[in-house]
Amino acid sequence: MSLETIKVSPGFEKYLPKEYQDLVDDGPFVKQRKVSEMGSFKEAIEEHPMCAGCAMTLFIRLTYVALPSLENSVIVGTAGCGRLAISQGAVPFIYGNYGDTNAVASGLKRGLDIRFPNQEKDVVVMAGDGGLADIGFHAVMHSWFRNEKFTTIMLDNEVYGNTGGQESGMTQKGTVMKMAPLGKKGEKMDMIALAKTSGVAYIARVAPTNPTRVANTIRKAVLIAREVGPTYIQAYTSCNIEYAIPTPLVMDDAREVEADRYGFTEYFTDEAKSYWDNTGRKIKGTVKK
Ligand SMILES: Cc1ncc(C[n+]2csc(CCOP(=O)(O)OP(=O)(O)O)c2C)c(N)n1
Ligand code: SF4
Repeated sequence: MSLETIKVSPGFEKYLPKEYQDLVDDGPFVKQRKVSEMGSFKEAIEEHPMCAGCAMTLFIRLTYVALPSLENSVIVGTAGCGRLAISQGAVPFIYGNYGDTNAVASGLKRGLDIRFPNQEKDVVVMAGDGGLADIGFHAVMHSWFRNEKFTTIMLDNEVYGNTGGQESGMTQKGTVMKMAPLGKKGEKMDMIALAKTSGVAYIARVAPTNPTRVANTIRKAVLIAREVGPTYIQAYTSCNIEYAIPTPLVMDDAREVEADRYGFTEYFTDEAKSYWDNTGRKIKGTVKK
């Protein structure tokens, strides 16, 4: 969806669906909204069927508030819990087969650049740790090596949540899961190091404990991807069902995990740092090409 693509003839505005009007007049289309104001404006995602208290849902809501030009963004996702909420958002969503998100996003981003030469279109992959680090690993790595200009966000709940608790490459060593009863044998994959090795321009690891920081990180990643190259955010988004975290304690868990092993870190290539310091950080509001 894009305001440039949908041109309303004067006098016909009132015939557009109210949902669309509200997203433009009192939502995140056109205007950059602040996370501190969440709850007081129309959001791109308002209902979803995910488990109560799932941290992944909070992170997805924050992503939609943070994107620098929501009405010009396309989300690519796949099988996994996140797509249950992402597919309810007022943002175009492409459901890649499990494993091929970053191949789909590569073609999509290139195609959009040709189709809309005068309008920036942001492509963002949002998928689980199984979808990106295991079954989609090859497509993720090659999109990074090819320097494809889009953002990859891993919703890292350290398990295959949607299929009932199998270990993923991102599960911590030793963790016992419903379908890994002897405990995981191998180490958690170091996707941050692999992203550095493959030349990713901006990398961040974040937990959803500080919503403003999450939003700033996502915005930064998307703006750097436009100008410099691939960006990667690895977000701790606990699965309260498979890890048996009582719903009221989900944020306590996030703070504990953050303090223990998931502290905020970010990394820039020299080119990304130079772009961000000289140009990106000065960009205010929503952005068009
Ligand atoms: C090619 C293929 N293999 C397996 C599946 C079954 N499947 C659906 S969701 C899922 C696991 C999702 O785990 P993850 O990507 O970590 O996301 P989460 O549900 O934890 O958010 C699997 C294996 C599938 N849909 N397609
Ligand atoms: S199973 Fe886990 S990751 Fe999936 S919606 Fe429920 S709490 Fe969230």
